[in-house]
Amino acid sequence: MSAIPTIISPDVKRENRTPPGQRLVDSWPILHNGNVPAIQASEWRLIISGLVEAERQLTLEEFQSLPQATVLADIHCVTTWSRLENLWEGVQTSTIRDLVELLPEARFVMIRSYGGYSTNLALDDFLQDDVLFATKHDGELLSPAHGGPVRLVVPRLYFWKSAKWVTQIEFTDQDQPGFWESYGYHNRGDPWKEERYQSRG
Ligand SMILES: Nc1nc2c(c(=O)[nH]1)N[C@H]1C(S)=C(S)[C@@H](COP(=O)(O)O)O[C@H]1N2
Ligand SMILES: [Mo]
Repeated sequence: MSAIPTIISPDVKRENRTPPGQRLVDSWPILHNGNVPAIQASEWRLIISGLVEAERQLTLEEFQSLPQATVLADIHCVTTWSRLENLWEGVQTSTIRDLVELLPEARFVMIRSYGGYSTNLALDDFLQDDVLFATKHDGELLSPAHGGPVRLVVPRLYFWKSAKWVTQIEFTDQDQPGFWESYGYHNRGDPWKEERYQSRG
C-alpha cells in the first residue's frame, strides 16, 4: 500500500508493558473536561507561535499534505487504565518543528486546544520521534470525541499530555503549567515513575 514509516514507541518493546498501578482495558474510554468542541474543517488552524523567527498557520489541507508517519504505542491514563497497541497516524512533531526556525531560547512548548485545554511539555519530550499530531487511530479517522480532526499523542507520558482538538503550539523559554498541571497533576507525567500528582505549596 503505502511507504509510510512505522515508528515503534520504545515502551512497546518492554517485557512488561503495564506500568505500576495501571490495569489494562480493551475498550477506549472517552475522557475530557467540558464539551466536545464543534470544529469546522474549513476553519481549523494550527498556529505555530512563540519563539520562532516567523509565526506560521496551517490549514487542515496544508497539515494533511505534510509527510505522514505511523506510531505504534500504548496509552496510560493517570486514572489507572491502560490500552496497549494503538496505531496512530499523522504528522510527527519534528516535521512541524522543521516548518519554522526555532529561536535558540526555545526550551518548552505549550499546546493549546479548541475549548481552552492546554498542556505543557519540555521541548525534548515534545520532539521525541514517537510524538505526533494524529488524525487516525487503528486506521480510522479520529472521531470528534477522541480529539478529531487533530490531537497530539505523547506515548511516553500519561495521556493527559495528549491534547485533543489541538490548535496551537507555542514555543517558550519558561515552563508554564497547562490545564491539569495547574490543578496539581505532575509537571512531566512519566507513567513508569508514577509521576501522577505533585504536592504544592
Ligand atoms: N482538549 C483536551 N484534550 C485532552 C483532555 C481534555 O480535557 N481536553 N483530557 C486529557 C485526558 S485527562 C485524557 S485521559 C485523554 C483522553 O483521551 P480519549 O478520550 O481519546 O481517551 O485526553 C487528554 N486530552
Ligand atoms: Mo486522563
